Amino acid sequence: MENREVQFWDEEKKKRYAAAIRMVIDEIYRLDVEYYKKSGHHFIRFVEHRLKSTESILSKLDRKHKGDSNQPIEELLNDIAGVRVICFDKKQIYKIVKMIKQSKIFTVLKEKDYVKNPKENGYQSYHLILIVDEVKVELQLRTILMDAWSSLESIVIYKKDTPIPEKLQQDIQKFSKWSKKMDKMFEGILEDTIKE
Ligand code: 0O2
Repeated sequence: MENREVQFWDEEKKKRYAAAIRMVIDEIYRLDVEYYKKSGHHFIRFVEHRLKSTESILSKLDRKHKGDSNQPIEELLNDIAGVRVICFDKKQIYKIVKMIKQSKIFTVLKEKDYVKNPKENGYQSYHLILIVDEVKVELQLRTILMDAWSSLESIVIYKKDTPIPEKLQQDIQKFSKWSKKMDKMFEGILEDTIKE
């Protein structure tokens, strides 16, 4: 697997993925300006991006694609390039999704709505796999509170291969419940104070 990976990440490929990430981010900021002109406020709280590390590529291939060694890595993995937009409330997520689907810059290859359909552990986020210049970029959209939960969970539980103490699992579940309630409150407060 190691050799396959070394062959995969040549400089040319890294540049193509990095350029695709740049294009997605530029378009997101352009859409944010469009949104601001209509509503008088921004949806972007902050934007993160990353190219998946070699270690993370190898471990995902190992976790999910053990028997697929003949298929190219870029076909197997949709999230080698990733962009994450943290917005203010849930409603904005759906507005951003709508704008993205109308954008001429990308094609949407696949989508997963973990906002309406959270994972069993409480994970929420809207995932879109975009094709930009023939390269796949995973775009994750989530609110500040979804991001707070997910950041904590990814430090203490996600991808850990050691047993997770019962108390910690319960606390993370509790955090998930509260943050869903707080997300509703957040949305209500914004709705009462800003024009749409
Ligand atoms: P990391 O740390 O981002 O590298 P697909 O092949 O597209 O059908 P995929 O990628 O296997 O599906 O799974 P999915 O459900 O679309 O999730 C992809 C990413 O979402 C993960 O990437 C995480 O970033 C995030 N994610 C999904 N589930 C959880 C979760 O339970 N907790 C947290 N904290 N994040 C989650 P990676 O590569 O697993 O991780």
